[in-house]
Amino acid sequence: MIGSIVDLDVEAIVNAANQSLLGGGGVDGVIHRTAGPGLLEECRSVGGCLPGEAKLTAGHNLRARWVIHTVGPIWRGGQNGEDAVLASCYRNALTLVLSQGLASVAFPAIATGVYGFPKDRAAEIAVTTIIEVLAAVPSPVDVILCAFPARDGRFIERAIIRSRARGAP
Ligand code: AR6
Repeated sequence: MIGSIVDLDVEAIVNAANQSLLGGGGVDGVIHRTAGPGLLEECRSVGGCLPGEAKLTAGHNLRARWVIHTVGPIWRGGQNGEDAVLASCYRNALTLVLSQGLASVAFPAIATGVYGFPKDRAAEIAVTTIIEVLAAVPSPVDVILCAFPARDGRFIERAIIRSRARGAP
């Protein structure tokens, strides 16, 4: 899916936040601006989030009823556990989606902006982790990968094609 995540018609959107959960630039900034001050107020009470973890808040003035805040890894060359932390972001966010019984969620390309994670590698991890989690659950969940800017969609498309070639559903 191409466009801004705040425009999508889904039950939950995922925020690529920082450890403070008190807002920032990129998609975090857009989500907070659209949600209004109530989101920041609620985030203050959450008490932060470690890289790879995920925390749930209400969506406030967003179209989405829920926001799942996660903190991606800061890219430091790829030998410092970045892949595993990024996979945890997707896994833990989806665990919240499933535990809340939500039917749809949209992810931005976590960590690929300010945090500098290479976009092709991140798309591969996103697709592989999502397929792995969903393969183990009985009820269907709509998972949207949101590409912004539009040209980033090709990283997701390629990762999906590669996963199909490997025999994933
Ligand atoms: N909708 C969807 N995706 C978007 C949007 C949008 N409206 N705007 C940007 N993106 P980034 P990070 C994409 O930098 O790398 C913040 O300051 C963007 O093109 O938002 O995880 C936080 O507070 C990129 O592909 O998040 C942290 O300090 C992706 O979202 C830090 O940035 C992620 O880019 C987190 O850095």
